[in-house]
Amino acid sequence: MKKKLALLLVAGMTMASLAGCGGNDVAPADAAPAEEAPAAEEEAPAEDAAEAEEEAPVEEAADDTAAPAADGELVRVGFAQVGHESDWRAANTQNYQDTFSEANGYELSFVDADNDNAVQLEAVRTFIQQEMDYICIAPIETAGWDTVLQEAQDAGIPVLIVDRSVDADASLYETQIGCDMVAEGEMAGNWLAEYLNGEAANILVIEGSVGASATLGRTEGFNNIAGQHSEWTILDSQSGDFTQAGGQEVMESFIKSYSDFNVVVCQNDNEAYGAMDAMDAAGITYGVDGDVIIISFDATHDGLQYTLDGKINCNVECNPLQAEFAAEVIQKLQAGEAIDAQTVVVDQAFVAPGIESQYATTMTQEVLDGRAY
Ligand code: GYE
Repeated sequence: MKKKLALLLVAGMTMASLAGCGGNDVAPADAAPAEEAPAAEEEAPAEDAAEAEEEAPVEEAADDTAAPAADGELVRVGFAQVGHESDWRAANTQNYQDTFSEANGYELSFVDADNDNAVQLEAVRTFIQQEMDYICIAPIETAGWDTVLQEAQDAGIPVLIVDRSVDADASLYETQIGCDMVAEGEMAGNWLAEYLNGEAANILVIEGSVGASATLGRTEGFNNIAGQHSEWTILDSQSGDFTQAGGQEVMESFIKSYSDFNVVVCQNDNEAYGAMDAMDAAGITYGVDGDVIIISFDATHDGLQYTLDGKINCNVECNPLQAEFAAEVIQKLQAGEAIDAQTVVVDQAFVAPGIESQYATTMTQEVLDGRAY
Protein backbone atom coordinates (compact mmCIF):
# COMPACT_ATOMS: atom_id res chain seq x y z
CA MET A 1 0.00 0.00 0.00
CA LYS A 2 0.99 3.57 -0.58
CA LYS A 3 1.00 4.14 3.14
CA LYS A 4 3.50 1.36 3.84
CA LEU A 5 5.94 3.06 1.51
CA ALA A 6 5.29 6.35 3.24
CA LEU A 7 6.05 4.76 6.60
CA LEU A 8 9.40 3.48 5.38
CA LEU A 9 10.34 6.82 3.90
CA VAL A 10 9.34 8.80 6.95
CA ALA A 11 11.09 6.40 9.28
CA GLY A 12 14.43 7.50 7.87
CA MET A 13 13.69 11.19 8.07
CA THR A 14 14.99 13.67 10.59
CA MET A 15 12.94 13.85 13.75
CA ALA A 16 12.10 17.16 15.37
CA SER A 17 10.72 17.88 18.80
CA LEU A 18 7.07 18.82 18.86
CA ALA A 19 7.09 20.86 22.05
CA GLY A 20 4.02 22.98 22.48
CA CYS A 21 1.62 20.40 21.12
CA GLY A 22 -0.61 19.08 23.84
CA GLY A 23 -1.15 22.23 25.87
CA ASN A 24 -4.69 23.42 26.15
CA ASP A 25 -5.95 21.54 29.19
CA VAL A 26 -5.25 18.16 27.75
CA ALA A 27 -2.93 15.32 28.60
CA PRO A 28 -2.16 11.84 27.37
CA ALA A 29 -3.66 8.99 29.36
CA ASP A 30 -0.34 7.79 30.60
CA ALA A 31 2.78 9.76 31.26
CA ALA A 32 4.21 9.65 27.76
CA PRO A 33 7.73 10.87 27.10
CA ALA A 34 8.27 14.13 25.25
CA GLU A 35 6.31 13.99 22.02
CA GLU A 36 8.21 13.23 18.84
CA ALA A 37 6.94 13.76 15.34
CA PRO A 38 8.42 13.57 11.89
CA ALA A 39 9.70 16.78 10.41
CA ALA A 40 7.30 17.63 7.64
CA GLU A 41 9.37 17.40 4.48
CA GLU A 42 11.94 20.14 4.98
CA GLU A 43 10.02 21.84 7.72
CA ALA A 44 10.69 21.82 11.44
CA PRO A 45 9.19 24.06 14.11
CA ALA A 46 11.63 26.98 14.24
CA GLU A 47 10.82 27.70 17.87
CA ASP A 48 11.87 24.17 18.79
CA ALA A 49 15.17 24.36 16.98
CA ALA A 50 17.27 24.36 20.15
CA GLU A 51 15.77 21.12 21.38
CA ALA A 52 15.46 19.47 18.00
CA GLU A 53 17.94 16.87 16.85
CA GLU A 54 21.05 18.56 15.57
CA GLU A 55 20.44 17.89 11.92
CA ALA A 56 16.88 19.28 11.92
CA PRO A 57 16.46 22.00 9.32
CA VAL A 58 14.92 25.23 10.58
CA GLU A 59 13.98 27.07 7.43
CA GLU A 60 10.28 27.33 8.13
CA ALA A 61 7.95 27.00 11.10
CA ALA A 62 5.60 24.06 10.62
CA ASP A 63 2.20 23.88 12.21
CA ASP A 64 2.33 21.37 15.07
CA THR A 65 -0.46 19.46 13.40
CA ALA A 66 1.13 19.30 9.94
CA ALA A 67 1.88 15.85 8.60
CA PRO A 68 2.08 15.54 4.83
CA ALA A 69 2.81 12.10 3.48
CA ALA A 70 6.49 11.52 2.83
CA ASP A 71 5.92 11.61 -0.91
CA GLY A 72 4.41 15.11 -0.60
CA GLU A 73 0.87 13.91 -1.20
CA LEU A 74 -1.87 15.04 1.13
CA VAL A 75 -2.86 12.57 3.84
CA ARG A 76 -6.49 11.66 3.19
CA VAL A 77 -8.63 11.61 6.33
CA GLY A 78 -12.33 10.80 6.50
CA PHE A 79 -14.18 12.16 9.52
CA ALA A 80 -17.63 10.75 10.36
CA GLN A 81 -18.95 13.41 12.74
CA VAL A 82 -21.99 12.95 15.03
CA GLY A 83 -23.96 15.92 13.72
CA HIS A 84 -24.47 19.58 14.61
CA GLU A 85 -26.62 19.21 17.72
CA SER A 86 -24.76 21.56 20.04
CA ASP A 87 -22.31 24.44 20.42
CA TRP A 88 -19.77 21.87 21.59
CA ARG A 89 -20.18 19.96 18.34
CA ALA A 90 -19.82 23.09 16.23
CA ALA A 91 -16.55 23.93 18.00
CA ASN A 92 -15.31 20.36 17.58
CA THR A 93 -16.11 20.35 13.85
CA GLN A 94 -14.41 23.71 13.32
CA ASN A 95 -11.36 22.45 15.16
CA TYR A 96 -11.10 19.39 12.87
CA GLN A 97 -11.55 21.51 9.77
CA ASP A 98 -8.86 23.95 10.90
CA THR A 99 -6.43 21.23 11.93
CA PHE A 100 -6.87 18.85 9.00
CA SER A 101 -6.37 21.57 6.40
CA GLU A 102 -4.52 21.31 3.12
CA ALA A 103 -1.98 23.78 4.44
CA ASN A 104 -1.23 21.24 7.17
CA GLY A 105 -0.89 18.45 4.63
CA TYR A 106 -4.33 16.83 4.83
CA GLU A 107 -7.32 16.32 2.62
CA LEU A 108 -10.30 16.07 4.96
CA SER A 109 -13.54 14.43 3.88
CA PHE A 110 -16.15 15.51 6.40
CA VAL A 111 -19.57 13.93 6.89
CA ASP A 112 -22.16 15.33 9.33
CA ALA A 113 -24.29 12.28 10.19
CA ASP A 114 -27.05 14.42 11.73
CA ASN A 115 -27.28 12.07 14.72
CA ASP A 116 -28.37 9.18 12.48
CA ASN A 117 -26.54 5.89 13.06
CA ALA A 118 -27.29 4.54 9.60
CA VAL A 119 -25.89 7.67 7.94
CA GLN A 120 -22.76 7.45 10.06
CA LEU A 121 -22.16 3.77 9.22
CA GLU A 122 -22.70 4.53 5.55
CA ALA A 123 -20.19 7.39 5.75
CA VAL A 124 -17.55 5.05 7.17
CA ARG A 125 -18.23 2.46 4.47
CA THR A 126 -17.86 5.16 1.83
CA PHE A 127 -14.53 6.21 3.35
CA ILE A 128 -13.40 2.56 3.12
CA GLN A 129 -14.41 2.41 -0.55
CA GLN A 130 -12.56 5.66 -1.17
CA GLU A 131 -9.44 4.11 0.37
CA MET A 132 -8.87 6.89 2.86
CA ASP A 133 -5.49 6.83 4.60
CA TYR A 134 -7.20 7.24 8.00
CA ILE A 135 -10.77 7.30 9.31
CA CYS A 136 -11.86 9.28 12.37
CA ILE A 137 -15.22 8.34 13.88
CA ALA A 138 -17.02 10.32 16.58
CA PRO A 139 -19.52 7.54 17.31
CA ILE A 140 -23.13 8.62 17.86
CA GLU A 141 -23.73 5.51 19.94
CA THR A 142 -21.33 3.12 21.64
CA ALA A 143 -23.01 0.00 20.20
CA GLY A 144 -23.01 -1.53 16.74
CA TRP A 145 -19.47 -0.91 15.49
CA ASP A 146 -17.80 -4.34 15.24
CA THR A 147 -18.72 -5.17 11.66
CA VAL A 148 -17.75 -1.89 10.03
CA LEU A 149 -14.57 -1.61 12.11
CA GLN A 150 -13.64 -5.10 10.93
CA GLU A 151 -14.27 -3.98 7.35
CA ALA A 152 -11.93 -1.01 7.81
CA GLN A 153 -9.28 -3.24 9.34
CA ASP A 154 -9.60 -5.75 6.50
CA ALA A 155 -9.07 -2.87 4.09
CA GLY A 156 -5.94 -1.84 6.00
CA ILE A 157 -7.30 1.56 7.02
CA PRO A 158 -6.44 2.68 10.56
CA VAL A 159 -9.43 4.02 12.53
CA LEU A 160 -9.31 6.61 15.30
CA ILE A 161 -12.33 6.70 17.64
CA VAL A 162 -12.68 10.31 18.72
CA ASP A 163 -14.74 12.29 21.24
CA ARG A 164 -17.03 9.43 22.31
CA SER A 165 -16.20 5.75 22.73
CA VAL A 166 -17.42 2.43 21.37
CA ASP A 167 -17.97 -0.91 23.05
CA ALA A 168 -16.25 -2.80 20.21
CA ASP A 169 -13.09 -4.88 20.59
CA ALA A 170 -10.19 -2.42 21.00
CA SER A 171 -8.07 -4.41 18.53
CA LEU A 172 -10.37 -3.13 15.76
CA TYR A 173 -9.20 0.48 16.07
CA GLU A 174 -5.93 2.27 16.69
CA THR A 175 -6.80 4.60 19.53
CA GLN A 176 -9.55 6.45 21.37
CA ILE A 177 -9.29 10.17 22.08
CA GLY A 178 -11.77 12.01 24.28
CA CYS A 179 -12.89 13.23 27.68
CA ASP A 180 -13.51 10.91 30.64
CA MET A 181 -17.29 11.13 30.81
CA VAL A 182 -17.61 9.13 34.05
CA ALA A 183 -15.13 11.47 35.73
CA GLU A 184 -17.20 14.44 34.50
CA GLY A 185 -20.36 12.99 36.05
CA GLU A 186 -18.54 12.32 39.30
CA MET A 187 -17.17 15.87 39.32
CA ALA A 188 -20.73 17.19 39.06
CA GLY A 189 -21.90 14.88 41.84
CA ASN A 190 -19.00 15.70 44.13
CA TRP A 191 -19.57 19.41 43.66
CA LEU A 192 -23.28 19.04 44.43
CA ALA A 193 -22.55 17.09 47.62
CA GLU A 194 -20.11 19.75 48.75
CA TYR A 195 -22.57 22.56 47.90
CA LEU A 196 -25.59 20.97 49.59
CA ASN A 197 -23.56 19.86 52.59
CA GLY A 198 -26.10 17.29 53.75
CA GLU A 199 -29.22 19.14 52.62
CA ALA A 200 -31.85 17.04 50.79
CA ALA A 201 -31.99 17.08 46.99
CA ASN A 202 -34.84 16.26 44.63
CA ILE A 203 -33.07 15.90 41.33
CA LEU A 204 -34.25 15.96 37.71
CA VAL A 205 -31.80 14.86 35.01
CA ILE A 206 -31.95 15.89 31.36
CA GLU A 207 -29.74 13.30 29.73
CA GLY A 208 -27.91 13.56 26.42
CA SER A 209 -28.59 11.40 23.37
CA VAL A 210 -29.61 7.81 24.13
CA GLY A 211 -26.77 5.30 23.81
CA ALA A 212 -24.00 7.93 23.50
CA SER A 213 -20.95 7.34 25.68
CA ALA A 214 -21.16 10.99 26.80
CA THR A 215 -24.65 10.27 28.16
CA LEU A 216 -23.85 6.87 29.60
CA GLY A 217 -20.67 8.07 31.28
CA ARG A 218 -22.05 11.29 32.77
CA THR A 219 -25.08 9.39 34.07
CA GLU A 220 -22.95 6.63 35.57
CA GLY A 221 -20.54 9.10 37.18
CA PHE A 222 -23.28 11.24 38.70
CA ASN A 223 -25.13 8.14 39.93
CA ASN A 224 -21.94 6.87 41.56
CA ILE A 225 -22.02 9.91 43.84
CA ALA A 226 -25.82 10.02 44.19
CA GLY A 227 -25.63 6.44 45.49
CA GLN A 228 -23.58 7.69 48.42
CA HIS A 229 -26.29 10.19 49.44
CA SER A 230 -29.45 8.77 50.93
CA GLU A 231 -30.75 12.35 51.26
CA TRP A 232 -30.80 12.66 47.43
CA THR A 233 -33.66 11.42 45.25
CA ILE A 234 -33.43 11.29 41.48
CA LEU A 235 -37.05 11.97 40.56
CA ASP A 236 -36.68 11.42 36.82
CA SER A 237 -34.09 11.17 34.04
CA GLN A 238 -35.04 11.74 30.37
CA SER A 239 -33.13 12.37 27.15
CA GLY A 240 -33.04 15.88 25.73
CA ASP A 241 -30.84 14.67 22.85
CA PHE A 242 -28.12 17.25 23.59
CA THR A 243 -30.21 19.99 21.96
CA GLN A 244 -31.74 23.21 23.26
CA ALA A 245 -35.18 22.24 21.94
CA GLY A 246 -34.86 18.83 23.59
CA GLY A 247 -33.84 20.38 26.90
CA GLN A 248 -36.80 22.74 26.81
CA GLU A 249 -39.26 20.00 25.92
CA VAL A 250 -38.07 17.65 28.68
CA MET A 251 -38.06 20.46 31.25
CA GLU A 252 -41.60 21.49 30.29
CA SER A 253 -42.80 17.96 30.85
CA PHE A 254 -40.87 17.69 34.14
CA ILE A 255 -42.54 20.90 35.35
CA LYS A 256 -45.96 19.38 34.63
CA SER A 257 -45.12 16.20 36.52
CA TYR A 258 -43.06 17.41 39.49
CA SER A 259 -43.75 20.32 41.79
CA ASP A 260 -40.99 19.73 44.29
CA PHE A 261 -37.49 19.71 42.84
CA ASN A 262 -34.41 21.73 43.67
CA VAL A 263 -31.72 20.41 41.29
CA VAL A 264 -31.72 20.10 37.50
CA VAL A 265 -28.78 18.33 35.90
CA CYS A 266 -28.44 19.09 32.17
CA GLN A 267 -25.93 16.90 30.37
CA ASN A 268 -24.87 19.73 28.07
CA ASP A 269 -25.08 23.51 27.84
CA ASN A 270 -27.64 23.61 25.04
CA GLU A 271 -30.05 21.53 27.08
CA ALA A 272 -29.49 23.93 29.99
CA TYR A 273 -30.51 26.90 27.79
CA GLY A 274 -33.74 25.09 26.91
CA ALA A 275 -34.37 24.13 30.53
CA MET A 276 -33.86 27.75 31.64
CA ASP A 277 -36.37 28.92 29.01
CA ALA A 278 -38.91 26.40 30.31
CA MET A 279 -38.36 27.48 33.92
CA ASP A 280 -38.56 31.17 32.97
CA ALA A 281 -41.92 30.53 31.30
CA ALA A 282 -43.17 28.71 34.40
CA GLY A 283 -41.91 31.39 36.80
CA ILE A 284 -39.41 29.05 38.46
CA THR A 285 -36.21 30.72 39.66
CA TYR A 286 -32.81 29.07 39.33
CA GLY A 287 -29.10 29.70 39.80
CA VAL A 288 -27.31 31.10 42.84
CA ASP A 289 -30.21 33.42 43.76
CA GLY A 290 -32.99 31.02 42.75
CA ASP A 291 -34.83 27.98 44.02
CA VAL A 292 -33.31 25.45 41.63
CA ILE A 293 -29.62 24.53 41.33
CA ILE A 294 -28.55 24.03 37.72
CA ILE A 295 -25.63 21.80 36.80
CA SER A 296 -24.48 21.75 33.18
CA PHE A 297 -21.75 20.10 31.12
CA ASP A 298 -19.47 21.31 28.30
CA ALA A 299 -18.52 24.78 29.63
CA THR A 300 -18.72 26.38 26.21
CA HIS A 301 -18.44 30.16 26.02
CA ASP A 302 -22.17 30.83 26.40
CA GLY A 303 -22.49 28.22 29.12
CA LEU A 304 -19.71 29.90 31.04
CA GLN A 305 -21.38 33.31 30.51
CA TYR A 306 -24.49 31.91 32.26
CA THR A 307 -22.22 30.52 34.97
CA LEU A 308 -20.54 33.90 35.43
CA ASP A 309 -24.02 35.46 35.57
CA GLY A 310 -24.97 33.04 38.36
CA LYS A 311 -27.70 31.30 36.34
CA ILE A 312 -25.86 28.00 36.04
CA ASN A 313 -24.40 27.04 39.42
CA CYS A 314 -21.82 24.54 38.21
CA ASN A 315 -20.59 23.80 34.68
CA VAL A 316 -18.36 20.78 34.07
CA GLU A 317 -16.02 21.24 31.16
CA CYS A 318 -15.56 18.99 28.16
CA ASN A 319 -12.93 20.43 25.85
CA PRO A 320 -13.97 20.12 22.17
CA LEU A 321 -10.53 21.10 20.86
CA GLN A 322 -9.35 17.54 20.31
CA ALA A 323 -8.26 17.47 16.67
CA GLU A 324 -4.61 18.14 17.46
CA PHE A 325 -4.50 14.82 19.32
CA ALA A 326 -5.92 12.98 16.34
CA ALA A 327 -3.35 14.72 14.13
CA GLU A 328 -0.59 13.75 16.53
CA VAL A 329 -1.63 10.10 16.39
CA ILE A 330 -1.70 10.22 12.60
CA GLN A 331 1.76 11.79 12.51
CA LYS A 332 3.08 8.99 14.65
CA LEU A 333 1.43 6.30 12.56
CA GLN A 334 2.86 7.93 9.43
CA ALA A 335 6.27 7.69 11.06
CA GLY A 336 5.75 4.09 12.15
CA GLU A 337 5.94 5.10 15.81
CA ALA A 338 4.07 3.61 18.75
CA ILE A 339 0.94 5.44 19.86
CA ASP A 340 -1.04 5.53 23.09
CA ALA A 341 -4.13 3.32 23.10
CA GLN A 342 -6.05 6.19 24.68
CA THR A 343 -5.73 9.94 25.11
CA VAL A 344 -7.84 11.46 27.87
CA VAL A 345 -8.66 15.11 27.34
CA VAL A 346 -8.56 16.59 30.83
CA ASP A 347 -11.52 18.59 32.16
CA GLN A 348 -12.24 20.90 35.05
CA ALA A 349 -15.42 22.36 36.52
CA PHE A 350 -16.46 26.00 36.92
CA VAL A 351 -18.83 27.49 39.49
CA ALA A 352 -20.72 30.77 39.73
CA PRO A 353 -19.20 33.74 41.56
CA GLY A 354 -19.78 33.48 45.29
CA ILE A 355 -19.28 29.71 45.30
CA GLU A 356 -16.01 28.31 46.60
CA SER A 357 -15.28 24.69 45.77
CA GLN A 358 -12.44 22.23 46.08
CA TYR A 359 -13.76 20.63 42.87
CA ALA A 360 -14.16 23.70 40.69
CA THR A 361 -12.80 27.06 39.64
CA THR A 362 -14.90 30.11 40.53
CA MET A 363 -15.86 31.96 37.34
CA THR A 364 -14.38 35.32 36.50
CA GLN A 365 -14.58 37.56 33.44
CA GLU A 366 -10.97 36.65 32.74
CA VAL A 367 -11.79 32.93 32.54
CA LEU A 368 -14.66 33.73 30.17
CA ASP A 369 -12.47 35.94 27.98
CA GLY A 370 -10.06 33.05 27.58
CA ARG A 371 -12.75 30.72 26.29
CA ALA A 372 -12.65 30.72 22.49
CA TYR A 373 -15.47 28.26 21.82
O1 GYE B 1 -21.21 17.17 25.58
C1 GYE B 1 -22.53 17.55 23.67
C2 GYE B 1 -22.38 17.03 22.30
O2 GYE B 1 -19.86 13.92 22.83
C3 GYE B 1 -18.83 15.20 24.52
O3 GYE B 1 -21.85 15.75 22.46
C4 GYE B 1 -19.74 15.19 23.36
C5 GYE B 1 -21.13 15.71 23.66
C6 GYE B 1 -21.21 17.11 24.21
O4 GYE B 1 -23.50 17.09 21.57
O5 GYE B 1 -22.73 18.92 23.70
